[in-house]
Amino acid sequence: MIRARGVEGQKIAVLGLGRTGISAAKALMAGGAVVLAWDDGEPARQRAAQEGIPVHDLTSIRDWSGIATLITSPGIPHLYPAPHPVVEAALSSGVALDNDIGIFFRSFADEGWYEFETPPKVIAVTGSNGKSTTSALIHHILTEAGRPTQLAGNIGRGVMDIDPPHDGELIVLELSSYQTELARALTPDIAVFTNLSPDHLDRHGGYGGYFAAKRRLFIEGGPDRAIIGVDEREGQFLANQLAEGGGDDRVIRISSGQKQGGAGWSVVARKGFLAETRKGRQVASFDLREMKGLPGAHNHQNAAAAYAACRTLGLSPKVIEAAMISFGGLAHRSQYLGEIVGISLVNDSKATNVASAQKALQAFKNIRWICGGLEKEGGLEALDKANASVSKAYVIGREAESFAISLSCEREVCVTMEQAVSLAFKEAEKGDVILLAPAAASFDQYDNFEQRGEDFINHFKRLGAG
Ligand code: UMA
Ligand code: ADP
Repeated sequence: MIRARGVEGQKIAVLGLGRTGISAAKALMAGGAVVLAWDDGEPARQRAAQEGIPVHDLTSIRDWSGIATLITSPGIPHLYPAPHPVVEAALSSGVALDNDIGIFFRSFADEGWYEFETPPKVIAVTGSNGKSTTSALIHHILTEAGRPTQLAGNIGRGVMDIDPPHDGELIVLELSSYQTELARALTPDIAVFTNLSPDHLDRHGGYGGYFAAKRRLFIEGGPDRAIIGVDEREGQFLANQLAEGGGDDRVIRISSGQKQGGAGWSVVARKGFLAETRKGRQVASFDLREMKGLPGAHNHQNAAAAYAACRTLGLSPKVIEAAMISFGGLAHRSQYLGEIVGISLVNDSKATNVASAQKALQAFKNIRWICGGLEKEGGLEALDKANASVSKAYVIGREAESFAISLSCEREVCVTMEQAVSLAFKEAEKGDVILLAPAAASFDQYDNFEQRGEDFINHFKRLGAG
């Protein structure tokens, strides 16, 4: 655990006691803060109390004058679509909001580092899709290269839960838009922006607010190196605004399609090959198609981002390539489960938005597509582009009927995973791929995307046994 700094004797309210809240409360207490913690759910309050965190009903506070800061969790709305009532009360009383990420960046550096030969560094990864894969890949490459490293953030481990860093340690953080929007300090050494497409728009007051939240990672403090996906115009804008002219090596442009001209530093993953160009000259290139843990052009974009981050840390192209070959991929992201009578099964339960599902559809052929769930703002039209590879859609979710109407390919309303898997399997032919890529959140039927993916895997196992 990292101890929070600069909070001694301060009264700090913590709202939300999931992974973030518990880890933030403990770090604050270790730093000498007086913590008042609250969660709207009774089980979470009980868990916190068992861990020694003082639970206090924040909804009943009338006088906020003694409270220095309100720390909230990512799942708690602070502005849009409407602030949580506790946040509302804090805002109107002049109390600043912050989160565990803000505390982390203020607390990370330590006097003990004076003895270190190499100060620790933070590599922070944001973007709409590919954050987890890119962060995990960077962490894997660094581990394979023998560099001390830890992985935390939106990938499931609270940032304050990392161990105090060792000499030369590299901390890889996955940061969501919820996290970057609120953090009052954001000072990574290296910052990565993978791509941008609509997601979580209700929480950011629209697309502009969503981009602004991610962009903060590059504005506050300014990282030494910025690795930016330039396949969308927002990424192009960000890269151009940050660079002092075309040859500025602090900005590395990455792309999964477009060759980058000029004298700058770029990494392009195109037609299955990764190429690094610097000062107008190609300096390295290798084949990505044999990397089993990174299937499809979208994963090649992640490979380009991870490659660029590792190059800025002084790793050679050869070392990075070797480590990428041994990367196993992450569960629930284009996860190949195996084959039954010539029919392949792929679990991409993490395809919770339209752009990620579209990429998954483009990565395979002859697809029996299991989709549906809690639809996000922005519509499903973009999925039409990937229809050519879909034989039929099998639609799940409580609103399966209305989801199915929005699709232009052949489709059938199944509602449950069980029905979808058995029908898809019955109708599939040898060489087909049964792909779970919902293009929607899971919360209408499951606790989270992991549970949805596990349900798919369990039905697949039953097919194998039958
Ligand atoms: N809560 C309230 N009142 C509310 C809403 C929530 O009290 O109005 C309480 C809940 O009862 C619960 C707690 O807040 O006890 C949950 O907080 P949370 O939803 O913020 O979840 P954490 O457990 O703190 O996990 C968060 C991230 N969750 C979200 O962003 C929704 C995790 O990312 C992250 O791994 C973790 O912090 C550690 O950093 C998950 C995620 O789904 C994987 N992220 C989204 C995504 O990837 O799309 C952004
Ligand atoms: P995030 O952490 O940003 O949600 P993940 O690596 O967990 O990203 O992947 C989420 C979903 O997006 C999965 O369905 C995955 O297959 C897909 N995906 C992964 N990388 C990309 C990318 N670069 N562009 C678009 N979709 C991607």
